Amino acid sequence: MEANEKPTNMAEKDPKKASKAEDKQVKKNDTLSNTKGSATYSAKDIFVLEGLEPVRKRPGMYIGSTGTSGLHHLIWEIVDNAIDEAMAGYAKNITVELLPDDAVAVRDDGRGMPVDIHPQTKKSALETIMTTLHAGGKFGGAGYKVSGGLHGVGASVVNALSQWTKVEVERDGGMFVQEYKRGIPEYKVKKVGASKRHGTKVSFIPDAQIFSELEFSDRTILERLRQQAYLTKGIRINFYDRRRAEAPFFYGFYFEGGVLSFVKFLAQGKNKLNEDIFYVEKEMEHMDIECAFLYVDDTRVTEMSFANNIHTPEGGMHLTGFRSALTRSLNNYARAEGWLKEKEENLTSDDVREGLVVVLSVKLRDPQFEGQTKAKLGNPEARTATEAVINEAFKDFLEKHPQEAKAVIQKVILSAKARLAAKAARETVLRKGAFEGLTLPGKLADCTSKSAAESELFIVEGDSAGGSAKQGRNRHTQAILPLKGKILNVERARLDKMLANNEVRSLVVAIGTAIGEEFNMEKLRYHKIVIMTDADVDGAHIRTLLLTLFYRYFKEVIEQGYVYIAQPPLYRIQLGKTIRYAFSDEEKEKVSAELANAQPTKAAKAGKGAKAKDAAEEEEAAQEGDEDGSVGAGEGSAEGKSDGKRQPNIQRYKGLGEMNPEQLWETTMNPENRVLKRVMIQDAEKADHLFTVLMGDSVEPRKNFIQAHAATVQNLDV
Ligand code: 28G
Repeated sequence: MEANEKPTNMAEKDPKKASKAEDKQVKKNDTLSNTKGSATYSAKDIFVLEGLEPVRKRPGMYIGSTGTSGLHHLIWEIVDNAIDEAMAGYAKNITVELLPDDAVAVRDDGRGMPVDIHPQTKKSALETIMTTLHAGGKFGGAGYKVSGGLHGVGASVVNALSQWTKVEVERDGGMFVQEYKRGIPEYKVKKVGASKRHGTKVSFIPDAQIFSELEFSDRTILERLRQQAYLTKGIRINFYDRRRAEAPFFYGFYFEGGVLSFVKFLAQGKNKLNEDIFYVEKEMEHMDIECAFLYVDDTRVTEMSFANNIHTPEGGMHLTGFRSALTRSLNNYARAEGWLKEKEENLTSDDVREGLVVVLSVKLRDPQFEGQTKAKLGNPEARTATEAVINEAFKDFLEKHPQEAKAVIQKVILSAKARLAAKAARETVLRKGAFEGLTLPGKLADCTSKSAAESELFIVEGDSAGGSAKQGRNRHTQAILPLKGKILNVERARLDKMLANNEVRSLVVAIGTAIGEEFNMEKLRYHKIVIMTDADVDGAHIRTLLLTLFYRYFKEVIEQGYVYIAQPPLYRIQLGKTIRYAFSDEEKEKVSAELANAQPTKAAKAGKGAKAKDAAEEEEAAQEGDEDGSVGAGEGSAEGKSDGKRQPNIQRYKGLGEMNPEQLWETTMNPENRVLKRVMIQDAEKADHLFTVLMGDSVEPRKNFIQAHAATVQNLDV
């Protein structure tokens, strides 16, 4: 039944030093749970075993998988319980620790799991919770707000899937403990001392017989804890990674404002349109609805929705309710205040979501998670309740904050106008004949060949590189079209609007196929279209943009394999008269070492032929110059020496413009030497995605993205 059996390994890893014999015993009991013959285990244990056996048999049913996602699920289960205790109003602090030997410990300062003996089972409540499926009545109980939906099966599942578990409870003046091996208690709950404190600590080591992977990820855990901290305002969540004693790592989260803080976090580094952020927390039909949102100067939408603290990336009923309320409230307000004229059409849901940053969290009794990944809330009552709460609260907000309301209305009306304008632009640009009869652009240095099969078009970033490329090219087969890098900075428009841009039109005309209805592959003027950009951020940006353009309007050209990316060298390495180029840092090291080692030694020089002598003299002449030999010294400075050997001079190319025509030809354009990377449709697809998601429709978001991420790093310790 266990997939990855490594009993020996496990015994070694177990800090409790479980012997192999013990391991086997547990396993035997596990598989033969109805065999009441074991001397080591009492009837009670077998009962318990039956309780958890299904979990070990089909772990996937309880935690999704036995891979790394399932492994992390164990932590979520336990943390969810601690958060439940916080939501019930008792725990204020939760600590998660990763320890050596794959152990995890979670602590809370809540009431502590009950330890009293249950009259029917005659067992401690603690033991029942830990060893019975769905134990505790804590989940789904009347009026109880739960943190996990399909979770909530809780601690006993973790216990069943852990080679070792220990629960420590402080309450009623005492400290109580119980340990387990693969879900089986090692001893009855015992009081080990006095304590004035209260709380629960659960430690466990995931079972290597169950999980294919035992390594936890800090990042994954932190992301989850951050979210949970936002969703449960006022609790403190600490995280310690103590797996390597020499390099411990700590992180703490505390957010007074709940989802309001979350929204502020998501909007970091962006220009807020409204300083007063909308916030509502309300109970409606036994559901808790909490929501905060604001608008930023951006066209993209950031929506984070949760149901019972579980992220619902695919949205669902609660988000649908929110969207309708938002659209409706803004339309009502816009009409009432005269922002929308009678004959003008309503704002669409997309209009009112441009630049929106929203966090929506609902808590409800019996959440239904739907879809392939259970990432979508299915309860229809969540839609009506959310819609009602947002409608009322947002109407109120708009009335009380006329300043904010104005900024928001202007923004969404602009979005609507942009949508209509883009539609019109798309229609004009793509209309029949739009690109017919246009002459080849003046900026294009065309090739003389009339055969597309042998013709190549180099799209070059920047006029100076364009100049070098024009001079260095093979005029018969190679055409050069310089593109201003600035097309991106000036063009905050959507891609379809971009087609109206002159630079882009030149490109479309040069390619020859036209676009839209007119597209005709037969008219393609070059069978190699080579994108040649600098090896920096702007270069990458332009490349992404061009690939997106090709993906959307010249898909077939990519599919036929006609689009390429040039690979200009990153370094020029020179020693004496020898010049080599390197395309990566690794290659740079290799080539410089090769050059340094290949130079003739003093002894060897005497016996060399005329040619070698020339080289030696040249080297000697070079040595008379600058002797510092620092790597990266500019062109023209001489090579340095160490150990009697001179080090090559290395120049890093910051852009294509730094290469002269010959160098550009030799390294990047000459079919004999160059390396071209053919663009696959998947590359273009990725670029398209990046363009849409990351860059949005303007340069701003990219900047914001970088700022937001820089801010993340600084603001982690709140
Ligand atoms: C540290 C890691 C995970 C927990 C509690 C506290 C109580 C509890 C947990 O009770 C059984 C069922 C409904 C009452 C409840 C304590 C009431 C009074 C609790 C945790 C008994 C479960 N006193 N803290 N379970 N309920 N923390 N942290 O698991 O009727 S689980």
